[in-house]
Amino acid sequence: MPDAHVPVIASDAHLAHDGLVELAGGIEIPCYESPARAVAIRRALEAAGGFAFAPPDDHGLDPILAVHDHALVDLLEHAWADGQAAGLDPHRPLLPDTFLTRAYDGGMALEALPVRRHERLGAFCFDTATPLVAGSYDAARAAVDVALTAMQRVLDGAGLAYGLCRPPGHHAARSMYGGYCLFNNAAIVAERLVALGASRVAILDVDYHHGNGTQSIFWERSDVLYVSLHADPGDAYPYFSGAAGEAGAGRGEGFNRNLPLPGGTDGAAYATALADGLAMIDTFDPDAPLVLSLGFDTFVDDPIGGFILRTDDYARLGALVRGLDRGVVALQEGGYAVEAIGANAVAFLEGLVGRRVAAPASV
Ligand code: Q9C
Ligand code: ZN
Repeated sequence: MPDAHVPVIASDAHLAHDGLVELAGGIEIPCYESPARAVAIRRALEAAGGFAFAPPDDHGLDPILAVHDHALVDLLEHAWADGQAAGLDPHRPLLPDTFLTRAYDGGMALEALPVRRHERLGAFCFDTATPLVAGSYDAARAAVDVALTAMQRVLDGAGLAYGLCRPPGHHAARSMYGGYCLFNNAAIVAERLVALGASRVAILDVDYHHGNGTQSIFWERSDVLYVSLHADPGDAYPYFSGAAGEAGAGRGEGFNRNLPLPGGTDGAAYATALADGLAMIDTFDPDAPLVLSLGFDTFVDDPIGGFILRTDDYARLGALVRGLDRGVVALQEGGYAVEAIGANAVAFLEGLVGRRVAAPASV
């Protein structure tokens, strides 16, 4: 008989986070990070069977403020309303056009930034791919609640819980959003696990892109190990972080492990690197569930990824993570091949839980 159903935590609040356009290379294009992604995953899990859906519980702001600056939270909460009060078009998303880069150091203090928060965006955002609309803040809050509720399910004894987070999180840093990410769902879960008493928490990130936000949040921390497999930043977004030599600093030195992989990486090469990453986590010996930043933009047909993994590969990768023999809080990050993302999620989660969730009676 199959095991108990895998808890899947999902919220409909993401549907209103529909940015419509992003600017990619100076060109306005439809958002890759769309509501259709999470809808497709949900439908595929429902069709596969063996997954038990539940809404998130409200965890409040405190777990978010343990990771993010209040000024970022305040910006994301109020930028839309400030822009509307200033007469902006309600049918157009907010995208910053002026960025507070490092070269501004020595310039204005935070308190001196524009009072109207839609005019502050570029002090907190690092790219032009992350539009904000009326529903973005509530969606981001719900994604955090989804992640924390999935965490709670694992703490309550589920071997695996999946948080269908949208927006994703791993590019968001303490005071910075971007890369389709507003709050760092995985980092918030890891920090919460520490607050609940864990002394060693591991985050494994298998999204195609480097999780620059997660890396920076735990850069000087030895109690949270960050292990990331991703496209070599020498020729892939986010370009400015993710090199193998980035190991952390101070007490955190050695607790940040980047495994950059070349364009064209296939399932076999990826599995080899994943085994290396899992060995690092095993050595670290976490005393809390594994936090898994789970992206499917490593898929062969992903429109913004350069790897060539196939649906069957994800079952194998899930099985590899299962080999760690630890509880797993799996949190959705990227993946933009909407037609395949559902099958890829089913494959990975089935591999992770160690059974064909929708196995026919004869098997
Ligand atoms: N030419 C996540 O997968 N645009 N974010 C890249 C490269 C932004 C990806 C453009 C990609 C963000 C969660
Ligand atoms: Zn990604």
